[in-house]
Amino acid sequence: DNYLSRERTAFHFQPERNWMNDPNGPMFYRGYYHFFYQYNPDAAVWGNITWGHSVSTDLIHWQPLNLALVPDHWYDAEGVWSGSATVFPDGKPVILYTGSSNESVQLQNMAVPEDLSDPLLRKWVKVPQNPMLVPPPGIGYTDFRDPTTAWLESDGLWRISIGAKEGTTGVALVYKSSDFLDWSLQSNFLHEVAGTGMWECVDFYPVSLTDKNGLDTSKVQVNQLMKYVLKASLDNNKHDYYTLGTYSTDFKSFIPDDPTKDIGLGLRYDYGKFYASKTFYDPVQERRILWGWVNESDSELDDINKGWASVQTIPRTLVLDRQTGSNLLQWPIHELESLRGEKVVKQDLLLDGGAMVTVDGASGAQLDIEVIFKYPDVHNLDVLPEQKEYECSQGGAAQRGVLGPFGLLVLASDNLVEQTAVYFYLTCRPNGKWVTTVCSDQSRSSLAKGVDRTVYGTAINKPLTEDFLSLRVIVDHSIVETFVQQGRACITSRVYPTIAIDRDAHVLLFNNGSESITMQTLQVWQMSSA
Ligand code: DQQ
Repeated sequence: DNYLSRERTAFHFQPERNWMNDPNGPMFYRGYYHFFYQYNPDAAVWGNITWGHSVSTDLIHWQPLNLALVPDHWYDAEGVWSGSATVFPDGKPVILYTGSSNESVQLQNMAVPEDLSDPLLRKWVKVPQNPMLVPPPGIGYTDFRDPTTAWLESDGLWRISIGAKEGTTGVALVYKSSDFLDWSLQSNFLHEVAGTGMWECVDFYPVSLTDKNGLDTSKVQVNQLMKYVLKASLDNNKHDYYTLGTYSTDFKSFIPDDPTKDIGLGLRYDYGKFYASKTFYDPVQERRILWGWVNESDSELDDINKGWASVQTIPRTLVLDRQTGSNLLQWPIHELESLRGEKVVKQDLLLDGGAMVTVDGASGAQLDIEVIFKYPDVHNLDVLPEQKEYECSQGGAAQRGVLGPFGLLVLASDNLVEQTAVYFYLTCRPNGKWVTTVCSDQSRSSLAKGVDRTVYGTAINKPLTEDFLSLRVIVDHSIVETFVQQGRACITSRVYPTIAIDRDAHVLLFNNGSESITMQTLQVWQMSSA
C-alpha cells in the first residue's frame, strides 16, 4: 500500500492512476453522462496528453472506458488538448478539440462517434477534413486553443469561440459555419481584455433571469429573459474568471454588465485551487453543470510517489443569483446527497469569544457539512468595530479580531497541530462599511514538508437583508470544497494531513473573535465512497 494512498479521494472524480488536468467535452447521450479529461496514460506529470473517458448515470459513480482520443495524426502528434462536445438538435454529438501538431502548432480538429447506437460512445473517429482550423493571421501558433461548445443562432449558423491572445490582450475569437465543416473567422472578437494574456478554455453560455432551470447553449436570444456568462482561464495566474453581460446578436459581441468586473478583474468561480473549468447543459434535468480541475498543491515528487495527480470538483449546478443579480450561484449536484449516511445535528449554540467546540460523532475524512451562523449585530457591538481592510493571507484563522475569525475546523487532529480552518471574518472599513470575508486556511493543514500553505479567500457580497452566514464544506481526504452563502462564493483547497486522517480527523466550531457568535444549525453527514 502506497504511503500517500490515503490522500486519494472517495467520491471525487479521479482516474485510477497518473496525471489528469482539464475537464473536456462533458455531455449527456442516450442515458449516460460522458466525461472526458486531459490525461497522461504514462506518468503522474503532465505530458503525452490524451482524452480519458468515463461514463455515469448520476455524475457520482463512474465507469472508466478506454482512451477516447490519442495522438495518432500529425495534427495532434504532440497532444490531444482541450475541447468541447456539441450535441446537434437531432441528437448526434461531435467533439472539437485542439491538436498540438508535430511542429507544436495549435490546430482545431473534429471527431465523431463511430457507432451512434453505442450509448457509451466508445470509439471516436477523427474526420478527414482535419485540421479544420489553423491559427489566423496575427495569432501566434501556440496561442490558439480550446474550442467551446457550439451555439446555433437564428441566422441558422453555428458559432464557436476559441481562446487566444494578441500581444498581452486576452481574446475570444469567433468562427461560424453552416455545416460544421467549413468555418470562417468573424472579423471582431467576441470579447477582449487588455493585459490578461492568453485565454484558455473559454466558456460562453446563457443563464436565465427568471427561473432555476439551466439554458441550452443554443438558446440564443429566444427571449430577453437571460444573461450571458463569459469565462476565461487565465494562463497568467491560473484562475478562472467569469463575467455577466449581454450578447449582441447584431454586433456578435459580448458586453459585460460591469466593465470593472470584467475577465481578470472581477469574479472567480472559485477562490482556491480550480482551473480550466467547463460547463455543459444537462437536457434531462434541465440544468447547467460546471466541472473544474483541481490540481495538487504538494510537490511533483509527491505526485510521482503517489502515482497520481489531480481530481475534479464535485460537479456543480450553475444559476444566476437572483438575490444579487450580479453573480452566479454554484451548488454540488443533488446526486451527491445520495452518499449521505449517518448524521449529527447541533442547534443554537452560542460561541463565546475564544470558543473551541468539538462536534461529537462527526469525526471522519469523508463528510458533507452545512452550518448556518446568525449574522452578528454589527451595530450593537460592546467594543468599537475593527476598522481595516482584511485579506485572508493576513494571519489566517489564528488571528484574534472582534467578529471573527469564526467558523469550522475540519481534518483536525486531536492536538489540533493539523487542522484546516474555513472561517468568516467581519471587518469595518474606515468609511463605516462592513465587509464579510471568507477564508480557507491551509497554513496548518499538514505536518508534511513542501505543501502549499496559502490562505485562500474572498470578500463576499452579502445583501443587507440576509441575516445569516452559511457554509457548506465537503471534505474528502485531500480536498476541502467550500460553498458560501448558498454558492455565491466557492473555495477549493487541497490538503495533506498526516495524522488527522479517517477517524482521527475531527470537526470543531471555533470563534477567535472577542464578540459572541450564534451558530444556528450544524449538520454533518458521513459520506460513503462512490
Ligand atoms: N490545458 C490543455 C490546453 C489548455 C490547458 C493542455 C489549460 O488545451 O489550454 O493540456 O489547462
